[in-house]
Parts: sequence; C-alpha cells; structure tokens
Amino acid sequence: MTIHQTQPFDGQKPGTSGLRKKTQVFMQPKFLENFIQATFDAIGGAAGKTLVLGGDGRFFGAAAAQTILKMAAANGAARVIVGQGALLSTPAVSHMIRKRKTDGGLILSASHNPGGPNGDFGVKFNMSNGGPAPESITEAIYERTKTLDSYNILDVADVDLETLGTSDLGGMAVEVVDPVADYADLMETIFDFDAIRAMFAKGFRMRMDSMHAATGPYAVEILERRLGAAPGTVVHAEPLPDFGGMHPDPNPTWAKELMAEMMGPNAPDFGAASDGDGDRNMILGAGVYVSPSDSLAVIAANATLVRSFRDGLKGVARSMPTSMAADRVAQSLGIPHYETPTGWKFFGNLLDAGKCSLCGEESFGTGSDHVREKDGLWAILMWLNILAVRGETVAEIVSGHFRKFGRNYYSRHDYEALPKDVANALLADLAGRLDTLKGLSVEGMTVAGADEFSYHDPVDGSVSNHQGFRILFEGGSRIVLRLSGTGTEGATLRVYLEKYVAGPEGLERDAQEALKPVIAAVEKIVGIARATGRTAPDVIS
Ligand code: G16
Repeated sequence: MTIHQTQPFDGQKPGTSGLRKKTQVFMQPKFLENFIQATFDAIGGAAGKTLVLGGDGRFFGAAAAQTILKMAAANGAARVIVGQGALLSTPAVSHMIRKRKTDGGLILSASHNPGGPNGDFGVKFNMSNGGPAPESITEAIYERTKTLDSYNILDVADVDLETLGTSDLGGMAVEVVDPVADYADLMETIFDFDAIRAMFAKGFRMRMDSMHAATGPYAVEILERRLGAAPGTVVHAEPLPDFGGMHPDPNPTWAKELMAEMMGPNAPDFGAASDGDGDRNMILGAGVYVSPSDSLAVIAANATLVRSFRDGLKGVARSMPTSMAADRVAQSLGIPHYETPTGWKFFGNLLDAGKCSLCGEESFGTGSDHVREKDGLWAILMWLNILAVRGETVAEIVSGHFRKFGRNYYSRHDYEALPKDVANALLADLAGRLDTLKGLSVEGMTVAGADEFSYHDPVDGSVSNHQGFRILFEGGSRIVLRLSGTGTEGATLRVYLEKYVAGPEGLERDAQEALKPVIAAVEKIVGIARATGRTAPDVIS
C-alpha cells in the first residue's frame, strides 16, 4: 500500500446528487482520490466492508473505477462487486446493494449531464439501504475533504473488468458481475410480464430511446428479449463514453428525435426515454407528452392494477416543486402524501419507514420501494403494465385522469449558466420581499402566501432549510424558484410554474398557453429579465 501526500481541493461539496464537476476538473491529479478517501473516512473507513461499484459508462468512468478499486483495497475493503466494464445503472446499483446486503456503493455518473472530455463527471455514494447518502453523510464527506492530507492506494496493474468472476486485488475480492441480469429478474417479480408480452404480441408498438447511455443493455434485455417487443424498439442502445454526442436528458428539449417521432404521423403507441445513468424517464403516447408530475399522478391512480401494488399504496411522496397532481390522487385514495425537498435522498427515510411506496419528482424521476433510487425502466414498465391491463391509449388514460381529478398545468423554465452573484442577488431580493407579497393582485390572481420551504423529516426529525421559494395563489396556482444543485457551470435558476383547472372545461390546452398568466406573474413579482438580462429560458420542460 502506498500513502500519497495530498492537499485539499476547494469545492468538493456534494450537491443534490453527489459531487458533479467538469470531467477535466475530476481528471486533475489527486482530485478523485481526495474525494474517495474523504468518502471512505466519512463512513468510518472502508476496512472489512463490501461495496458495489458501477457507473453509466461515460468518459473517465473506467479509469476512475480502477482508481477506486485500488483505493478500496488499500483501505482494507473486503470485497467490491463491480458491473462488467464498470457499467451499472443507478437503480441497478441500488438493487445490488440491497440484494447482496453490502455496506454501500459508489456510482460514477453525472446523470443527465453531457459526458466526454468536455462534459461532466460525477461520483455518488449510496448507503446500505441502497439510497443516496443523506445530508449528514454528504456534509461529513465535505468536512473531511477540507482537512485531508493523504490517501491510500495500491500501486498495482489495472484489474480486468471485462471477464465475469472473482479475482484478488491485494487481499480484496473484486467480483465482476453481469450488470443486467439481477435487475431484469427484479422487474419480472414486480410486473405482469405475461400481460405486457401479450400486448406486444398483438402489435403494440413502442420506441425506447436509451440515448447511448446506461439503459441500453437493460432495455434490450427486458423489452426486446424478455417481453418480445420488436427488434429495434430500443434505439441508441449502445452506451458510449460521450453518449454519441447526445445530451442524455430525457425531456422534450433534449430527446428531440423521439419527440418528433411520437408527435409525427404513424407514431408508435408508446414512447419513452431514459437518462445517462438510467434513473430518469420520459413518457409519451402517440401525439401526447405526459409531464413527469402527471405521470406520477396517473401511476398513483392506477397502481393497484399492477401486481406488486395490488393491496394499495402506503403513501405517495413528491418533491416540493413537483406539481400537486399526485396529492389529489392520494386524497381521493385516502392515503398519506408527503412533500420533500428536491433530491431523491429525502425519500429514503419515508420508504425505509414504510410510510410511502411511490415517489416522484418533476425532474423526470419516478420510483417505488423496490429500490432506493428513482428508476427509469421501472416507471416505463409501470406504464406498460397499466396500458396492458386497461387496453386504452396513453392519450385516453391521461384525458380520463384529468376529467376525474382536474389538471395541474405545469412547466419548468430553466435559466442556465447565470453568473452566481446575479442569481444569488435575485433570490436574496425576493427573500427580502416574501412577507410583503400576501394579498398582492397580479395577472388576475391573488397571492395567498409566500415562503421559503423547510423540510422537517417525519422519521428522523432532521430539518433541511433553504429548499426553495414558493409563491402560492388563491385557487391553487403556484410559482416555485430555486437554484439547481446539479449544474457545473455558474448557477441554473429553475422556475416551476403551476396552474390548477378543475374542469370539465379547459382541460386540453397547451401547457405554455394555459400558464401564460403565471409566467407573466413571475416577471412582475421576481423580475428575471430585469435582473439577468435574459428574456427567455434556455430549457422548457
Ligand atoms: C438529481 C436528484 C433529483 C433532482 C435532480 C435535479 O437527479 O437525484 O432528486 O430532482 O437531480 O436537481 P436540481 O434541480 O438540484 O438540479 P439526477 O437524475 O441528476 O441524479
């Protein structure tokens, strides 16, 4: 074992989902090593532990995996279970941690951020429950990065990660596993594969865009091999280090090809996309886009049609900026609903405590208690199972949902790469005026209240402050503003817009059109153009 002297790097503070930086930043000598040593130290050392290791196949992932294996061995770890070729989707890591009862796992991914030498890279630590490390651990990691003066690593040749089986690395077992099999088997226990297979056999057509990222091999195995979808159903199926130049973010802006096909003539019955590490999903029907918030609500309303939820949901949780559509379903089902800060880690306690079994976020994340991460393919299979049982189209199911529950028109407007001081000043200005907003009349709406969201975890009592600004209007419309915790350039301002329409009239409008007064109210109350000089968002989802 070699002990290397080092010095702390600034800015190794994990964000919404692990540490994300430009790939070049991660590739600086000792940058990755420092963060990994700090992580091992923060969890009480790696000695004697069994960990899972994998990632989304992005540039620098394979090299980083080698470094981490040599560091785990030098720190005395007992075993590392690693996906073949260092590939494992985020939900597959979560499942592997739980199935093999390991002490945790490391995921090498910057999720939906672009990859490659000029893209982004990231590292995330997950706990023994399979879920992202909570704030207490990420804070401990960050504190340790500030004082670190050495790290441990073996000075040995690289490990063969292509051949399945177990080898020895300085006394530590390295177990190379098939990344897909266990996860695909888990899906078979949750869903009615026979019903979905029968639907495909009758000619049901689907397009799955894996965006040259982690889900490709999983989607081909599950959809084409096990469920009998037509060969070629999965496109961009091969994981590539730079995602083939694609931006693996499954939303209408970045999944352009899929959007064009699904909105065009002769569209398939069902369309879906996933992100870099396979935890996000986008759902489409022929001619219809289902927003993530609506998808969560539809899944909640139809969950009992799926075998694993036959006895009902324990509760539903959503992140605060996610639309309130799922709350309406929970209320009608008479089950609890929870509102958490942005970040899948906040769902962990609720799931572990059995308080809820379905969670979702506006940021294209949906999942359940089968793992402790959001799970793109799980959400896609949930929809396929519901479609197979109901025998209706996506458009019919969504329209029927709106007729029953009303519609929460919803959109997110992102302003990317703003100067940090400009973004901070804008929000500080709003914070200073929050108390004065109540009663304000704007665009024909009246402000019912405004606050900064704080979360009190009902399981462990922890409090998370400063989780975004909310401006609520009478009648259920809402504006939420917060800064992204996953960007790697400047500050990304996210503006979440919502307007509730009870129906039966006005349920089938274009979302941007329906939200016009809310969008105008943002400018009047917050003044984004005034403060930033930007007159339009960079991404609308
Ligand atoms: C991560 C988190 C999500 C969060 C999303 C966006 O997703 O796991 O909980 O909603 O980032 O966060 P932000 O708005 O702070 O950028 P992923 O898929 O990037 O790991």
